[in-house]
Amino acid sequence: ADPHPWWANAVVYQVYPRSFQDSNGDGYGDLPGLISRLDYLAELGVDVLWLSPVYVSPQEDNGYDIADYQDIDPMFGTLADMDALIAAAHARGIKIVMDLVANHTSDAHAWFQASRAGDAEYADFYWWQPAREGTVPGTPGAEPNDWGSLFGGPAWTWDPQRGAYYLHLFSPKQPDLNWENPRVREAIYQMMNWWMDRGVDGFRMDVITLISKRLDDAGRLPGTPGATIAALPAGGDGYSSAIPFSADGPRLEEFLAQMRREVFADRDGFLTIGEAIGVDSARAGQITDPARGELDMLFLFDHTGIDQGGPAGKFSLAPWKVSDLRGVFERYERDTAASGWPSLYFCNHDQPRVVSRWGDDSTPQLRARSAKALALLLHLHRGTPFIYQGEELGMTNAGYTSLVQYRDVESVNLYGQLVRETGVVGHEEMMRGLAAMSRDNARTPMQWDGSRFAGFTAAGGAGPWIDVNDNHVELNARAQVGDPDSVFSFYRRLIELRHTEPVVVLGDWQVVDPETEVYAFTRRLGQEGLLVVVNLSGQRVQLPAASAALIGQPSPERVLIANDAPDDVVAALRAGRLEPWSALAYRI
Ligand code: TEU
Repeated sequence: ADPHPWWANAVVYQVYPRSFQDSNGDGYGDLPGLISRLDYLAELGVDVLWLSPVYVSPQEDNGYDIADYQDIDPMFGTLADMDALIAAAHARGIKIVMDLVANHTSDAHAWFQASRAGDAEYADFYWWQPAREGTVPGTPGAEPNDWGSLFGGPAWTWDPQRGAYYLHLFSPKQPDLNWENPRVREAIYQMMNWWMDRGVDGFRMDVITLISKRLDDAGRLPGTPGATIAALPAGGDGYSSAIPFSADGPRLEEFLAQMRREVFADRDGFLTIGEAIGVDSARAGQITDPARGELDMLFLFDHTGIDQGGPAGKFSLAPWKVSDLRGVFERYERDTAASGWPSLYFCNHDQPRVVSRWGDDSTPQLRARSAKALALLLHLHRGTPFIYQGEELGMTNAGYTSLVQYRDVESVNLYGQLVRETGVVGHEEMMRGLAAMSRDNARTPMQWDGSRFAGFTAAGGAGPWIDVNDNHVELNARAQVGDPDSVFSFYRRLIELRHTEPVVVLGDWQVVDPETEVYAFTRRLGQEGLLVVVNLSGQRVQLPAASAALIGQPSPERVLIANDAPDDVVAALRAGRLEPWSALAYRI
């Protein structure tokens, strides 16, 4: 196994196409719009572009419900546009990774249509179950088990045409594929090969760790009639979780190994990233071990849970500490040190904006300063960093104050379930939860300039599909590209360091001053050493002892990167303190 694969010093940039750049004034971003912005990505210096789904889709979940894997949705463009994007990205040395959503399809997919019609070839492509005996099909309680969907409501929907229930861990318009069926797997691999042959460089695999469901010896799902495996007890909302029986299931490794053989065996220079619900860092170290040939890296979720949890699930806000965040990353690093490789992310299309979440977005100055601190912290870990569109500008949460501004199926459905149906939380509390955690926080239009719709869509057109953040008048790309002190330029420099500094890429990772709330660590490679120290707080704090000892007599030439001028960094270090939101990497 190659100890230094090409993606060890790569930085990935995620584009959420519907919110990136509209070219035709319909209010939705599209592929020609994205192509017109590739020079911006080249200027930033990223190596890989991960494209959220652009396939044909009814857009129930913004494309994570695919009706045709082998064509582009007209709202985004055409296959010819996709070919043009691949060529234009490659011409700039940027690879393209597509989103592979293979745990489920849209209910509008031809496979599901055939399956629901009982067509023999597709009958077992999905999970079909009869209603519970003695119940009226389609009424509450008739579902085969009491699993809840991640987007609210039961995980089963009655289909009158087939006369059976089908399983959907997400929305009813996202039926789960039955990966036990070898023909399902073949169909998926074939489709993946078709895209690889077309020139894409790999896949980010949506909820790929959910594809193998835990079954009893007779192939029955937990808690369904006759099953010898019980479901978990139901929670306050009346539903029990399907995740413990779906995540990292018994055949996951077999399926991933088969996929590797069927799709990637004769290719090189590709990249596979798995979104890994229900997988911990210890398992990640195994799954991403090159010797096992499963996936190159995984997105883990432990750090995204440190500030949430309660009656409204992710919409209940919980207090968190820097040491919680550091503890999670310490486990990621430790468990992938000997084998495997971590991904590094704070932001994506499902997470709130990190500067609003763990930084301070209350003034433009604090926003820029804390955005840089968070960027430096993440990018100097060992692993492959991911930047989500707008993160490189310090874009913030949406600032929505009214429920009608939200578009996300998860936000809207869970508001209905938690406030209207079960009353688990009140309106005000849920609105606070949405303002902090809704996925729409990440989905506001990209802020290109200070004009009416932020340069995302033409002023005379249909208007953006979702409200632009008001702060685009001062927070935008035009104001930052070319300004050496901007958040954009800081990201540019961090990306450059990953390309030029072997210690950033391959250095061992070790926490420093673990008993404090200052986030500090070293990176070491041979004679090279770096100390990274970040004060993730608005208070001036003491420079902790072990960090101070590693620095010794500070000198400005040793400051590799910081969010203050090197002389100011050194003055603070000499005085034994760290300024609010101070972040630095220092050669030791
Ligand atoms: O997300 C997986 C997932 O379960 C969570 O991230 C989910 O979006 C939610 O926030 C949990 O509270 C992936 C995609 O990234 C997401 O956009 C899709 O909606 C989902 O799968 C279904 O395809």
